[in-house]
Amino acid sequence: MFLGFDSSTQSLTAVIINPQTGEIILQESVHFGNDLPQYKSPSGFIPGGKDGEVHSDPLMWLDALDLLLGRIKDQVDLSKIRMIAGSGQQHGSVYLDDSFEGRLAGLVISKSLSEQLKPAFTRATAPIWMDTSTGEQCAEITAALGGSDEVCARSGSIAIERFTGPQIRRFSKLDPEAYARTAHIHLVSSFMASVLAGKSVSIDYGDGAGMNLLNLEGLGWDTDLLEATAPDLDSKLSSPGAATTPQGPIAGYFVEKYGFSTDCQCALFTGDNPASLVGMGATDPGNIVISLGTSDTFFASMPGPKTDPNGYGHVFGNPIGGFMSLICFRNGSLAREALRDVHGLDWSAFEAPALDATADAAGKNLMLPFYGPEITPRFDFSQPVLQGSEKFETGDAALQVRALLEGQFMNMRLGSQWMEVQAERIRLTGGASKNNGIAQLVADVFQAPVERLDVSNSAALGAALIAAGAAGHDVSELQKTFCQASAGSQLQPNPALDQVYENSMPAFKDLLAGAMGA
Ligand code: XUL
Repeated sequence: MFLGFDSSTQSLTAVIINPQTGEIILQESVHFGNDLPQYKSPSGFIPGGKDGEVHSDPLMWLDALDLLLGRIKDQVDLSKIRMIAGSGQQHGSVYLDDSFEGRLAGLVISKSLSEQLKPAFTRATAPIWMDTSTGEQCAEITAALGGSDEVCARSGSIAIERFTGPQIRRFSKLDPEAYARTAHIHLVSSFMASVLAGKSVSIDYGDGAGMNLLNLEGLGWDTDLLEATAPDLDSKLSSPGAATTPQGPIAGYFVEKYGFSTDCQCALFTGDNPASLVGMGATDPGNIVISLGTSDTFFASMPGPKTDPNGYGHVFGNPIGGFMSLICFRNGSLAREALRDVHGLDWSAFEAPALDATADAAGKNLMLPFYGPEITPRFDFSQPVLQGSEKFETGDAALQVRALLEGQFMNMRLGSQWMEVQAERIRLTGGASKNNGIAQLVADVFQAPVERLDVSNSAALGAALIAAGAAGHDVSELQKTFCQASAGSQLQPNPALDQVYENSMPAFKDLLAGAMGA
């Protein structure tokens, strides 16, 4: 059996699979807000951060690991686990002194992980991906490298506030003394993997690419980016490695306390998005994942490290080899909800029967679907921009719902063109993905079949598949069993709409350029 963890913003999840029987043996989570209320982090981070800071308490993640393993040891015989891998919320960072490895090697089961590791932290809290406090550091790193294009060409992304390099730079400036005492800087992923392996382990290419520090060509730390970020940084980072590389046996603490076998090995942890790519069965080129959540995300595997010339998209390592893109659209459900509320609608207005009623208007009315600042394209929008019939522009709710959704997916099509990936199959996930009306529009705008999967913990499942891969299983084969489309979830594009959307794309692009003052 293989165990995958997902250490996400709000919870820690474990998924155990048996490749022989094709079964998911267990899915269990600890919710930080509900299960560990003493950390006063109802949504997984410490509320009230100043100047864009969003931090979490890493001791909470350690307590969650003890709590979760305590719960599952009575449900599953953990001595049957051969390999463990995992994923973590991306970009978050943890700062530790030179006692970290000694403490890991000397863990005793009479005390908790958090009690024993607490003295090793040189920074009590960990900045996470929601943190936007590093605008100044991004500008400094960009200037040192000679521009955004250079940072993007090397690291796969322009300097981004939540990425780890700018976060490290800020810490080194805010508290140089604590920075100097820091011997290890880990991502959430590599920190959790280190605890399980009982030693400081590698940072994987998937999550490592979210730091503005990894050079995607050679998959090593980029000397110029390290230098532009903070002093002596090379010595504080573990070497980068592939997620499927076994790091050694699980620490004795977990054997004695929770019944793992001494033969159980640990592979690396990757980022939650790279792990989801695996768990959604989308690691082969031609597969695209669109996740419809608070923000919408679009990710797909790529054979080579191609970068977005506009600097909006990111390139991460694909845990199964090669690369992947991640494009984030801030106005996802936020915009769908805003339009719903403006017209006093409920979600039925976004369902297939309501959208069918406006089928004749497909591609005819254009809406830039942004109710606030957007990331792709990066611009401070404040309200949607409408162009179309008078009825539409003067407020017809049904026409506006159709145009908003079409606008969201045309913007995704436009924002992902740089990848030059022909969508052969789109796997839809996230809250709004169950809606057949929305799913059909995705199929029509992209002219590709759309399907939905049963898995809800795609990152933890992906991590379990990575663990199996690290033990020699063929991950593509396993995906055929574990990542099947749910029955009746497939939708085909309407070929009659191919030309319709093909024709509206240039007009949409012009409207966008006009609104952004280009
Ligand atoms: C990706 C990102 C988020 C986190 C969420 O760049 O910041 O998706 O990984 O956990």
